[in-house]
Amino acid sequence: MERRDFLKTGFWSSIGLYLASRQVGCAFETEPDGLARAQSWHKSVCRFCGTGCGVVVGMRDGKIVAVRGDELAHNKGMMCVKGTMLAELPKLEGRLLYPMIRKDGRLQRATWDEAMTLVADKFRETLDRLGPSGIAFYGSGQLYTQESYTANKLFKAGLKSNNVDGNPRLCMASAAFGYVQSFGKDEPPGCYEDLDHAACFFIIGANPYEAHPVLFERMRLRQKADPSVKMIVVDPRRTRTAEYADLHLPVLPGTDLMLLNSMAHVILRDNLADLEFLNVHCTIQDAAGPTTLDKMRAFYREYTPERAAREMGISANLIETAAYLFATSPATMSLWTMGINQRVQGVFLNNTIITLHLMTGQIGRPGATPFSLTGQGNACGGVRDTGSLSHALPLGHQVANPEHRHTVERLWGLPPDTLNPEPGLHTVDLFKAMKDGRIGAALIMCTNPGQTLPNLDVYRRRAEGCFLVVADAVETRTTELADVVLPAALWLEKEGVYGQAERRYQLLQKLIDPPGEARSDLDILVDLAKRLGQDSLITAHDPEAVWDEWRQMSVSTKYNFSGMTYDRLKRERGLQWPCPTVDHPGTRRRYVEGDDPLVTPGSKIDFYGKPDHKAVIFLRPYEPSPERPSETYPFLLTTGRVIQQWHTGTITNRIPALRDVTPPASLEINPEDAHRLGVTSGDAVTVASRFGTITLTVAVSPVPRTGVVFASFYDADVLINRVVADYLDPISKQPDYKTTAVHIRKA
Ligand SMILES: Nc1nc2c(c(=O)[nH]1)N[C@H]1C(S)=C(S)[C@@H](COP(=O)(O)OP(=O)(O)OC[C@H]3O[C@@H](n4cnc5c(=O)[nH]c(N)nc54)[C@H](O)[C@@H]3O)O[C@H]1N2
Ligand SMILES: Nc1nc2c(c(=O)[nH]1)N[C@H]1C(S)=C(S)[C@@H](COP(=O)(O)OP(=O)(O)OC[C@H]3O[C@@H](n4cnc5c(=O)[nH]c(N)nc54)[C@H](O)[C@@H]3O)O[C@H]1N2
Ligand code: SF4
Ligand SMILES: [Mo]
Repeated sequence: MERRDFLKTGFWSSIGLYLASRQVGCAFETEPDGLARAQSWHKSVCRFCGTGCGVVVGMRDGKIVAVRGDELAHNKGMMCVKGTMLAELPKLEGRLLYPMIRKDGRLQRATWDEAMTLVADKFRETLDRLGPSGIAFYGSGQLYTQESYTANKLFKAGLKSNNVDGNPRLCMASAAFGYVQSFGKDEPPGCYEDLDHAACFFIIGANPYEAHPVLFERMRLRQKADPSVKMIVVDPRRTRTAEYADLHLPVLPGTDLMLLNSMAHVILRDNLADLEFLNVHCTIQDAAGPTTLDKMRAFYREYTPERAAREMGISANLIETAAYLFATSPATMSLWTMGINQRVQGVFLNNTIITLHLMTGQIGRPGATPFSLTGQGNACGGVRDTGSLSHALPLGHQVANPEHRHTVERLWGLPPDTLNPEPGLHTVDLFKAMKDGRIGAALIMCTNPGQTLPNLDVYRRRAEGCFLVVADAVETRTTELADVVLPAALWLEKEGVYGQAERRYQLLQKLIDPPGEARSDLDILVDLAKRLGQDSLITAHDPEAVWDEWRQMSVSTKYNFSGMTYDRLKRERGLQWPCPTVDHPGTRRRYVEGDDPLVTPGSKIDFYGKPDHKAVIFLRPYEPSPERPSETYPFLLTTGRVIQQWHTGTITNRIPALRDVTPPASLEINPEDAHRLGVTSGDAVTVASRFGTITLTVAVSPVPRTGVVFASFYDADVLINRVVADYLDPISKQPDYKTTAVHIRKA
């Protein structure tokens, strides 16, 4: 059967979308007989989600003819439906082929020299007029590490502007702050292999069936191998993930901290905590600072299951059962994503999931770990590790910390006190500043904020004279706002490193040329650096040279990956840091003796990110979400993903086979609610919040619980984010895309 026909059968969705699993066969041809005709095979990585699946690419006569899952990579040959479409990327419809400059209101073809001269002139003029705080770079967890690293260095070290942020702010910021607060260091301590050992999966605010399908398949294989393995899913929707759960907690959006604190209540009340682990490896802190075990008991005493259940709209025994399973299982692995991070209490939620693991000693053993799933392929390696956010500097350093600045100045070979001490603007403030005219020139690369920012009606606006440059592979809701559009090379049309959730760095080598005049983002940045007189700073011009500079920088830090030479990355299926020497195998479990080379010998578990080598149990009080159902806005809108599409669909919705099988972007609404509103599938409804209004089609579905409606944000013609609230977590500054109160009327 042809792949396209196979997709249309819908069979793939009933088998867990394992179109590409080992059982079903995982090879895809882009030409008849591509598999058989391929002359050479090259290992690479999927460009989509943070799972970072290894793939093997078949080439013939300089063209990609087939892609299959890599049996030797961590995904063991599996791919999801998006991965199987990778071979379509070189044929993508509507690629941008040459630079464009806006003249008389219209984007018109220009040469690279004209475009880049204009860009450099505008950045120079803005620097003269507004100083370094008037320019900005807005990047992406989909850029290669070399690209994010170079942009960050150019802007922060060269142009002295800390206005470097990117879409990981919308995605991972709460997780990153959570890890730093609790362990002193960012990035998950565990690894994917833990999925093969866990006896209890605690999945909260994540829908891995659709968003991390290959990892979810691994959980299912674990369940099949051992039927005693339990799966708990906390999600206001009965998602496809929840269908496989032993226990589904359909909480009201925004109430999870109540749940977690109440689970801690049960664990302490019934003596399920591992107090020995806690005493040896942890300290306890509340808002006022270090505190005692007694204070901790008193804090959680307030969170009775009965009280929590009322707030969350579920029954109290679900909370009791979840707490028992979590604490008493031989190995519990928590997995979470945007239902936790995109929340006003996102950092507190991250702290508290970690707290549950610390309190019960469910950490540092195979299968026992708190593991935040990463969204984009290179949010971890490219953005978090390189410090390409406005408050951060490379390798876990912070702009606001003078010692950290001095360290980074030394590592970059800058004179002391040359880095700008003022943290830059985080994403939402950055776009606010573009609207107010405080930003005069900005470069946006590899992201589509014109569709993905919250409260879009506000942040799509720009002040007169705010000059916007956008590098993308195709036309988008952001390129339509730009003054200059630069055509970017995609995936294997360029080379670079991706770093995913288990601290694994993997190389993607260039295999084909970009179409037309498209260039890699690295080439664009190097060109800009030259034109802005920064060539003595940006001396590494190709991916390997940048990698070597970056690798050398890590030697003296707790990220040490200096053993990951380019040569090794070419040969091996990625490596996990810390990896301090060229013969080190990489680290699966961090902070664990025998695995992690940075652990103090004899300590078994060593939370070395903190000066006292102890992780912190934070006591975090629950506060209700600012958006609650009311008489005027009786429903809670939550937003998220569908398996067939990648974010704004700029790539996946241009692939006919995927477009054909994606349901139209619609408002999912529970049958009971639909009945009350007098609407049925296919009806147009107007959804209004305090922020905006949009009209879209209804899909009646048992998936969302009553009172909750859901929409995906992939469709460029249905800009759901015009309705979505822009409340931020006060610590991580990550927006809460998951809870907006709305009212719904038949249109
Ligand atoms: N197919 C596909 N996969 C992707 C992506 C994609 O665009 N398409 N994007 C990638 C990226 S960048 C990311 S960040 C990840 C995101 O991965 P996920 O976070 O798993 O995906 P989402 O659909 O955003 O949200 C997950 C779930 O959170 C639930 N939720 C909403 N509010 C709450 C709440 O208050 N509490 C709880 N407990 N749950 C809540 C939603 O109902 C939803 O099912 O996916 C990655 N993978
Ligand atoms: N309502 C709602 N909104 C959300 C979310 C949500 O859950 N709900 N989630 C948020 C999250 S977690 C995320 S991560 C963001 C994602 O938001 P975005 O990053 O804005 O979405 P993408 O569609 O991934 O945009 C990537 C762009 O880069 C282009 N591109 C691809 N490869 C390259 C390349 O190599 N170089 C260049 N220059 N361009 C390239 C693509 O064509 C595409 O236009 O959305 C956020 N917005
Ligand atoms: S699970 Fe993620 S990385 Fe793996 S094939 Fe699918 S989209 Fe690509
Ligand atoms: Mo994301």
